[in-house]
Amino acid sequence: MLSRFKGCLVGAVVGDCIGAIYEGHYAKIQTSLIIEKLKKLDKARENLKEGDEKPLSYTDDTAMTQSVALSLIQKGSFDAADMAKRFAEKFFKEPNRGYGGNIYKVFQELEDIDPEDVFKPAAKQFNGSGSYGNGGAMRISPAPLFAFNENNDTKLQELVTSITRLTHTHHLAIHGAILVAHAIDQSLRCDAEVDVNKFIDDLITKLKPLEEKYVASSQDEPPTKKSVKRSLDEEETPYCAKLARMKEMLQDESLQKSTIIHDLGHDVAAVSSVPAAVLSFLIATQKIPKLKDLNQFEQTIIYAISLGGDTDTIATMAGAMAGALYGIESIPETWRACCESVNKAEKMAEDLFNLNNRSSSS
Ligand code: R7I
Ligand code: MG
Ligand code: MG
Ligand code: MG
Repeated sequence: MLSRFKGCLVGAVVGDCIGAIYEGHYAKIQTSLIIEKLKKLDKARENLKEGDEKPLSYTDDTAMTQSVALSLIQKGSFDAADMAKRFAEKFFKEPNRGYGGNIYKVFQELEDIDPEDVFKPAAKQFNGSGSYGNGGAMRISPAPLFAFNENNDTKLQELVTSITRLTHTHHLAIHGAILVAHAIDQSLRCDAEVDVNKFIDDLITKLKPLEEKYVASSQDEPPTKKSVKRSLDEEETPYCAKLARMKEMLQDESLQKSTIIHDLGHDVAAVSSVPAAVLSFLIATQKIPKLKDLNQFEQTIIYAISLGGDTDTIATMAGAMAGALYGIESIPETWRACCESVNKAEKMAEDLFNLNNRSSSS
């Protein structure tokens, strides 16, 4: 299990660092081009000396993940004011890590806020609707590790909701983060042979009550029924609709990337990037013929990036799921050597692992 914890956090880092090379290429990217590019890392690694800057830098996805992990580790429980402070401090130290376009407003307000008010700035975003960006989902990997031994879906959802609401209060941002957390949690508990239909059904079972509860409580007009086929984004329960669509996609031998991009999305909205990450992870469990010379962790990352769009974030989320399944050994040495802060991620995974063992033996 320690190898899976490490695989999860290191998988997230390498997904972010490698995905960042392509962030914002809004067309699908040929996998052969990505593989060629990654081969050049071998050369870079040979020339790497101790203390050298790593060839690939991490982005906001990893910066915020580190804050989530360190706060949970050092506080031993969720401490809203501590985590918020870490987010803001890290941002002001290195604002050029590719943060989302509006999140700086939250950090600005968090800088000198009363600890009791730490959830308020996020709730003001976008005229009070809150951000639906994927910034909550992209950083959530430490949460399922922290809560692993408790093995309680409701508690995991509460933890994820609290962590997400520090910056993102829109229900789609929160549900997206919960979906990533459950996918990681299920991966940690899965055998190597994943039953993809069961994996998806389990996710739907967990997400459905949340999406339905939101629909019931929402004052919004229900989406208007159009005569043309509606986009899955307009479904009342969009995550469940996309999960159901994924089951069809995984059966489709002639599945096109353009169909995935059209039906699931690949941009900075949580609802149009989390599903692409889950699908990339699940496709690689079945092995991708074109990538058959690579291991399944590598296949996951390369497939996720090949969808284009928000590549660092889709790859970091898919990488966390894949690392949680295949373990740290599946992550190529070269990738680990070339990506910034892999050692930190490994150490945090170890600390989270030890926290679990301490609380279960007490
Ligand atoms: O969600 P967030 O942290 O951004 C994360 C993304 C990842 O791809 C990172 O790798 C990084 O590149 O950015 O940051 P936010 O600024 O909260 O949300 C991201 C973007 O989503 C915003 O800048 C908006 O363009 C869009 N967005 C919205 N647009 C209209 N109305 C989010 N919420 C809304 C909304 O309610
Ligand atoms: Mg980023
Ligand atoms: Mg960006
Ligand atoms: Mg991104």
